[in-house]
Amino acid sequence: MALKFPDGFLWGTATASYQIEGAVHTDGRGESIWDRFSHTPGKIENGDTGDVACDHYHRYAEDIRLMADLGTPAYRLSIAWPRVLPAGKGQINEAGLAFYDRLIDELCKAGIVPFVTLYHWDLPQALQDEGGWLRRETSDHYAHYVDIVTRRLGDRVKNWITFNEPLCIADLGHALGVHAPGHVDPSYAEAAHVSHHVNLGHGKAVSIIRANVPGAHVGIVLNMAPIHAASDTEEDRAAARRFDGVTNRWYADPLFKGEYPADILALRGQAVPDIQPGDMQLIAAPLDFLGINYYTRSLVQNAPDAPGQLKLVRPPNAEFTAMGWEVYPDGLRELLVRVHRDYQPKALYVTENGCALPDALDESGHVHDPRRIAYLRSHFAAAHRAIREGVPLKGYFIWTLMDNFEWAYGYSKRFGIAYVDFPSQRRIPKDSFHFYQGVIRTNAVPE
Ligand code: IFM
Repeated sequence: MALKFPDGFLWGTATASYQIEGAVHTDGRGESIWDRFSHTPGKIENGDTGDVACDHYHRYAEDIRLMADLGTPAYRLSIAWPRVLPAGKGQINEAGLAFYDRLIDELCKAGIVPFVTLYHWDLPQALQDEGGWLRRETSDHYAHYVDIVTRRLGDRVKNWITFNEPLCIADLGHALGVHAPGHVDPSYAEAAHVSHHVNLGHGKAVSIIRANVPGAHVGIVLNMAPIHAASDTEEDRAAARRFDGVTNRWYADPLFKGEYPADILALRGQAVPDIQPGDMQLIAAPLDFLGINYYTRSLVQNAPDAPGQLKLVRPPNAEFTAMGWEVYPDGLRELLVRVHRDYQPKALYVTENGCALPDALDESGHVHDPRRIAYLRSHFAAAHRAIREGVPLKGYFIWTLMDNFEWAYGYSKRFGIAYVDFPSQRRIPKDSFHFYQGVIRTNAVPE
């Protein structure tokens, strides 16, 4: 029996500006922190950069034809702030805005509903030079940028996402240093300030979007995961709760409860945000939806000598993707049910889900990716179970339309349902593309 999804369920694909656009020096675009970081020797596998990526800046019409062929009713994209404001503030770059005009017009012509992420990590380098997200003022510059973009595109774009994955901005960029701007700070003090300033930017953006866009749907995207204890001991369960606090609750509680989790504030000691009067009310402005990016769960063990006094362990006998992430479909159901129970967002979307695999073209020029089909099928089924359990899940965007620049891994990880032959820039639909076509056409997942 096929698993039928609710009428109007919104299937889509997701991408992000730096991962696909290329054209980093074209039409007045300014430098972003990812340009700087990717050009820093040793930061990215194989020395890859997003300079060309999928050349989507020039090939967007072809890419939208690909989406139309897939039959997706929706598409999640992001805007590159340094295309719009090359220095992050001040002079507007009309050519950059005009690109997004063309892109949105083309999507509308194809009948594809855009979901626009305003910040998917490409901060203008000029703002980083002034301190970036470590400075409270950056949230004001962000709000100004949001005002410009939403005034320009708000007649056609109704679904707005303020930020993608604040956890990655804070922790990967400002504690572990594996993402731009590459700061290493084991105390997590920088990350705490950054996450608060990102939250402030989010809060400021919500009211600006509502003022500029009649009928706006405003949300944010969090990467969350179910956190499981590696054993039933009290120590492991406490470690799992701590990890849930620093990865899930630290980001969701301020947005939906107007406070940072007390246990984590206590745990972090001095490494906590500087909260000014009114901040938490602003941050907790009501939202229309929450987007969840789900890839795997975390299995946590107490480890007194490790950072945070815990470590992540690999479950035995599990299947792993090319990222080394466990394939754990029921975690999506568990997470959606938990988020619905604990935070009650008005609506939920899966804004990213997918897997990297070592895909290759065969002699006949095809890509057979049965493991990706199995991955998608099992995660769609988990989402279906969540809906049956009462979760208001309204849509599902798979990561990603086509292979692209996977951050610190460069082009070595292929997440796409279309294969990109980077030298020729040819897009070649994989078997999973055709599988997804069937899901979308029937609004159902074959069992
Ligand atoms: O490629 C990223 C995306 O930019 C953000 N979420 C996770 C994806 C896979 O790592």
